[in-house]
Parts: sequence; structure tokens; C-alpha cells
Amino acid sequence: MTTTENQANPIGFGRMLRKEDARFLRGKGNYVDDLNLPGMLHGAVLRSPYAHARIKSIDISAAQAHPKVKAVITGEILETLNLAWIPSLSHDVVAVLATDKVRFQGQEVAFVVAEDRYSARDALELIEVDYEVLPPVVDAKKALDKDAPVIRDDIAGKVDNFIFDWESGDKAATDEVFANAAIVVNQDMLYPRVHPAPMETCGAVAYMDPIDQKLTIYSTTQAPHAHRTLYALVAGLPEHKLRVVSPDIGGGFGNKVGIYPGYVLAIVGSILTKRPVKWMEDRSENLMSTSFARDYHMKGSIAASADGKILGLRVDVLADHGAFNNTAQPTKFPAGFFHVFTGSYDLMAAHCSVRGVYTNKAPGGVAYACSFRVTEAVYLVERMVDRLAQELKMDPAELRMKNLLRPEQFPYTSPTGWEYDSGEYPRALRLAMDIAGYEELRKEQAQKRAKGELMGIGISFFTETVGAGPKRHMDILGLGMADGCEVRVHPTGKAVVRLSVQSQGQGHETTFAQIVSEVTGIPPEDIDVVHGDTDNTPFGLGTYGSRSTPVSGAAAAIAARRVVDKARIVASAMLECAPEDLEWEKGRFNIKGDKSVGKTMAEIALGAHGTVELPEGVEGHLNAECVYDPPNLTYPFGAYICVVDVDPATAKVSVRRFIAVDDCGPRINPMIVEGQVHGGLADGVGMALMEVIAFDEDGNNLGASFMDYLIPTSLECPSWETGATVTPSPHHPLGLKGVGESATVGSPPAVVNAVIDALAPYGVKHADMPLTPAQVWQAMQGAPYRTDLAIQ
Ligand code: MCN
Ligand code: CUM
Repeated sequence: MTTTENQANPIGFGRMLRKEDARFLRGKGNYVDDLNLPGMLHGAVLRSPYAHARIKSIDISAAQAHPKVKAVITGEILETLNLAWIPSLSHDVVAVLATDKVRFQGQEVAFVVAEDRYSARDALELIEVDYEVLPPVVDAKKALDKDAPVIRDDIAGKVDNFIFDWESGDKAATDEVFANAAIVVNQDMLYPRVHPAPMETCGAVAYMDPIDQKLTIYSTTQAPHAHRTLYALVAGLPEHKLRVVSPDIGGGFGNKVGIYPGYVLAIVGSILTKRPVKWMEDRSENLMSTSFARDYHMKGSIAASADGKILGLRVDVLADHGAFNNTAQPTKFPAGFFHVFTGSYDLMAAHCSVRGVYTNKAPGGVAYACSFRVTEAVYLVERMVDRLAQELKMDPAELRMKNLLRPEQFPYTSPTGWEYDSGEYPRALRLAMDIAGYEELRKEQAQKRAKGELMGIGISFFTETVGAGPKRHMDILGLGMADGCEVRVHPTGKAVVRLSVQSQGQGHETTFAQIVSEVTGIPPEDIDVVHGDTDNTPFGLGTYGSRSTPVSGAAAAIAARRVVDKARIVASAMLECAPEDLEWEKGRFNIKGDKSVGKTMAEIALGAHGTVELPEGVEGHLNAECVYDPPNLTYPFGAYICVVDVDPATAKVSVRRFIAVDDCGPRINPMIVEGQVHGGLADGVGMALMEVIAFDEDGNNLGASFMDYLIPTSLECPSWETGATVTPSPHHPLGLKGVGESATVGSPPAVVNAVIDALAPYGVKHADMPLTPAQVWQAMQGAPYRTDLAIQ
């Protein structure tokens, strides 16, 4: 595989400026809210002010009388269409509009469609809802108390807030390992509720064409094909009369995977009014009601020998899923991929159990660059390894080196049954330590400690689990997790690639052109990438779980190879030789041994559309497609080192340096990969130090604006220092692994480990995220640290 580091005109892989930035940098992106169709109406959602209340009555008469209002929709009206409740992605139902009760603050209660956005919002004020307020439960632990109010009394026979019990690993073997271990360390920790907070909030424009009865839904979705099929299945709409378009998306981060009530309401609004209807959330609506992430209460235990060989790992999780179990993950995985929690280490036995509970909070759980809960898994194991290092008084880098999986162990089957494809872990950690100057940093730290200064060095090593399917194991409500790609070369040798996945900022228009360029030799600027429109792209499950490169990227590579295979036949017909007499040189076929006689892809493309006679059974034109069902996930990995300083007077944490070595196999575009890593590292600093969606005891969301939900800026972030190792995936046609969530998954434990390391002189063993000055100060005072930030 060649790599071209030429910015101007590369063929194939290499640094290349992003094609899509031509419009983004000029402010010419085309987002859902930029769409203004003729005659378009505007919808607004009335939301519950209460976390838990019975709806006694809803009076919409005054709103209906508003001169600019065209329709007011309530749950009662949706019931007549059989749309008040829709199936969730995880064996539950979700209320589109509340009928019986509201179950979290911000839940959708009614929908107004009006001539303009302002009138729609004004009319919301005219709706009278009579609520009988009920006691809410926002604390996952209290939700399981016998006398806790039952949130989901809509489910027949439900008498508690329990959702599911699930376990993985060998409990007996793990118990035995623990019983015989020289040292066992226990640690409770909370991964607090956070929110992906994309720059663009969620929204849709729905339009039912009254002439041909075709419904077009422009929406902020990461998975247009899956949405279309689910709309067809749930609402009984004919799928060939449905078109889902996701235009430019201003960040998804998992927030835009699921189907939100607002999308369904825009559709119903359009069907009722026979006009296009736009619905766009504001920031508070996005933070209060759309998919959050984490909210995992974890009890970890790690067992080791006296000299630091890790033997076993155990974790018991209480998973707060909010009011509806609506986490967007492969349907058979109630805890996502959490059971990959043994991470990057070679240990004998492991067991995890996860209990899901309902609380009076917005539903979600899997969002925010999480790889289906690998984020929580990596945090757990990386904190446990650091806790073990503390107890053993061993350097955390040395402890990791001693226990990391070795290259010769791959392919490696983990104690919970995951088959890691490839890895060279010690090399990545060593590289990160070299970039950091690890040994020097430790010396500096010792000198600072002697002076009473607080400096911390934190390490995290992660293994990511990305690229879902294969479809025999992974599906979304029965839709197998495979993806399609079509490559068509036009007569003049330019090409179009049609993808089932959808970019929200990851740069697919560039990198997928580069994949096809790498295989066909057609320059990337001559290749147009089409995505995000179900009418113009092949079926597939969409972009999340960093699956675009592992799955759709493989489909693109294989479709492109099929094009090249066909090009050989066409070239042989044109040159009047046998296909075997031709030799491929990226971008052209030559007669073996004579480079002066050959045909370029452009010549072959013209030939394929021309008059040359092709062999019996070979059709004209130059195109191919592939539906790719991955044989396994890909397992990118990385070694991260964070250096922090903590002000002993104010307890404020400053991230001084952050070193990130990532291995995602060969890099299609190193610049884009670095951008993905930079963004994920900022996420990690944010979660570790400032982000949390907390609730008060009445269930009020305390993080419903960017004044309250703090996200990191360049001021909180250092200049990232990145490095790379390259371990190809043995099963991906180009050796590629995903990278889009790696840094978000891998970085929070590095920051937390660094802060706890800085606080060692105070005897601090653990403190939960976010490590705000208040939280760090508490820890420094020896106050019992908080393991539960659900209530602040
Ligand atoms: N890439 C590459 N070489 C590799 C691997 C990836 O050049 N070996 C490139 C890809 O071609 C792609 C990008 O890196 O352009 C990310 O690729 P991949 O890891 O396949 O992830 P996806 O494209 O499937 O993106 C999804 C992932 C997820 S799940 C979240 S969440 C997240 C993330 O991407 N959301 C993002 N990164 C984001 N970046 C932006 N700007 N916005 C989001 O919403
Ligand atoms: Cu879990 S966030 Mo991404 O997989 O869309």
C-alpha cells in the first residue's frame, strides 16, 4: 500500500485537505435548518415541566384558536393513528407524546404546527395541562427500593423500576481466582451522566407530497436507511414512498442515532396539514430530552499476585437508563459492548453483571462517542489498574507493561469471548512514554512534591471495539448490521461512490474518495461521494460505533476492486490480449513486461461504455457494488499519557500535556485521523473535568443550558501531542480499523488517573468525575468522596 503525503494531488491514502471544507469554511453547508420549502409550517413541542406527573387533562382549544396555528397534536390524537407509543431500539416502548403520565422533565406532551416558529412557540403557552405531580426517582439506587414510585406503570403488571439483569464471563472461575489471589482491590465509581451536545441540535423537515403521496423526511440522522425502514415498519407507511435525507450534519456523536418524537411529530404534522413541517430543537431541549450517555454506577474489583500479575476482574453495574429503555445499540446487547471490560490485559478470569433501572430522567445511555459502552468499560479497567498500582506501590506504566497482551497472543479471545483481531500494545505504550519523556516526568514530579506542588501523570491504555456486525451477532430490531457501497465510473473516467453511511463531520467525502482512489488509481478529486439520501444510496445501517471505515470502508474497497477486475477484462478486449497478460499499475493496465502498451482507467472507462466487443457474458459499463458483512469487529487501540498540575490553593486542575498514540491500522488520511483524535481528547478532558448532567431531588435537570453544562474550550485543552503505530486488521480488505471514538473512549481515565496521581500526597485514592475544583477540594480535605453525583 502506498502513501502519498502530497497535499495537492494525491492518489489514494495520505494527507489531503477535506473536500467538504470548500463549503463548510465558506458557511455554505446545507443543514436541516437551512431548508425552507415553499409553504412550510413550523412545529414546536410542549414539554413537561415535571419529572413525574399524571396528566389529568389537556385543553388545546385556546391554542387551536390562535390565528396562525394550523394543527395541535396530543397523545390522544396520536393514539387514533396508533403512534402514541413506538418501539424502542432495546425491547421497550417510547412515548411520542405523553398520554397517561410524564416520566421525565422535558418529555414531549403536545405539538403545535403554525405559520412560523414564533407563533408555534407562543401557542404552546395557550395549552392548559392539568398535572397531578408524583414523587420522582432520579437516583438509580433508590429506584430499586421497594417503596419507590413505579415509573413504568404503563407496562402491564409492572410493580418496580427494574429493567434487565444481564451478565457475562465465568462467575465461578472468577470467584476462584479472587479467592486465591494475593491482593484484591475494590473500588466503586460512577461514570456520570453526560451529554454529547453536538453543535447542531436535532431537527427535521417532513413533507408529504399530496400528488404522488411520497413522504420526504430531511432529518438530523446518523442512520437514514435504518430510520426509513423503522418508519415503514412502525407507522405502516409504504417504504418505497419514503425518502430519508440527512443533509450536512453539525456533529452527531451518537446523539443523532435514534428516532426522536420530534421527527415523528413533524411527519404527522405534515400528513395532517398537507404542508411541509419543520421542527428544530433549541439547545435546552437538546440537553434535556435527547440521548444522554453513561450514568453507570460501577463496583469494580481487581485481583492480582503480589508481584503485580493481574489475575481477575469483576464488576457489578447499576445502569440508569432513564424513563424508557431506549439505548441505541445492537438489539441483543442490553449493556452494549461493556463486557469487553477486561481491556488490554492478559488475565485469567472475569465476570460482569449489569442491572438496568428506570429513573425519571431522559432516556438514552449510549451516545457520545462511546462505542456502545466501551467508554465505561475502559474507564473501569483503567481506574482499577491504577488503584492496583497504588496498593502495590508500583509504577502504573510498569504494571501495565507487565500485563498488556503481547503481540504473539493475537488473535486473542478475551475471558468474555471477544476476539481481538490484532495488536502490538507494548510498542504503543513505549512510544507514548518516549514522546512524553516519562522517566523525566517522574523525576520532575518527585522534585515538585518535595516542594509541596501537585503534579500528576496519568496513563490509560485502551482497546476499542468498533465496526459492528457481523450481522449474525448484531442487528438493530432485526436489521442485520451490514453496509452497502456502489462505485460507478463514468465514461470519462470520473467516478461516483454511493454509501449507506453518513458523515456528521468525520470527512467521509474525502476519505471514501481516497479509499476508492487507493484501489482504482482514480484521483480523489475525480471521485464524488454521495451519502445521506435513501433514494440515492444503497441500504445499510449507518454511522455510529466508528463503523464507517471498518464496514462501509471495506464495502467501498471491495466494490472498487470489482471495478478494477472488470477494467482488466475491458482493457484486454481493447488491447486484444488475454486478461492474464495484463499487469495492474495503480490507475492503468499494461501488457506484462511492456509498460509502454496499456490503457488508463479513463481509457478503459470510455471503452467500457463504447463499441468494443466484450467477452461473452460481460456486461458493458464500469461499475460494481458490495454489501459487506464484516467477519468481526476491528480492535484499534492506543496509549495515552496526561500530565496535570493541581493548584493546592484552589484545587483547580490544569492539563499541561496530553500525549496520544493511536493505532487504527493504516491511516487513510492522517490529517483527518488526527482531527478525530483531537476532538475526542477534548471530549475526554471535558468529561473528566467539567461535564455532568445532574438533577435535583425534584428531578429538575441542572444541565439544561451551556451556562450549566460546561463543555471544554481551547482554554482547558493543551496542544495535543499525537503519535501513531500501525497494526493492520487481518480481516479488513485494506487493514483499516475505525478511530472516530478512540480518543473519547481512551482519554477520560488518563486525565482522572493523572489527577488522582497528583493528589497522592493527600492519600486520595479515587474521586468521581467531573473533577471540578469543588470535587478535587473535597477529596483533598479527606472528605468521603462522592460516588453518586446523580443528585448535586
Ligand atoms: N479514518 C482514517 N483512517 C483510519 C480510520 C478512519 O482516515 N484508519 C477516517 C475515516 O475515513 C473517517 C474518520 O477517520 O473519515 C472516522 O472514521 P471511523 O472511525 O470509521 O468513524 P465513522 O466515520 O464511522 O464516524 C463515527 C464516529 C462516531 S461513532 C462518533 S460518536 C463521532 C466520531 O465518529 N462523531 C463525530 N467522530 C466525529 N467527528 C465529528 N467531526 N463529528 C461527529 O459527530
Ligand atoms: Cu456511541 S456514539 Mo457514536 O457510536 O455515534
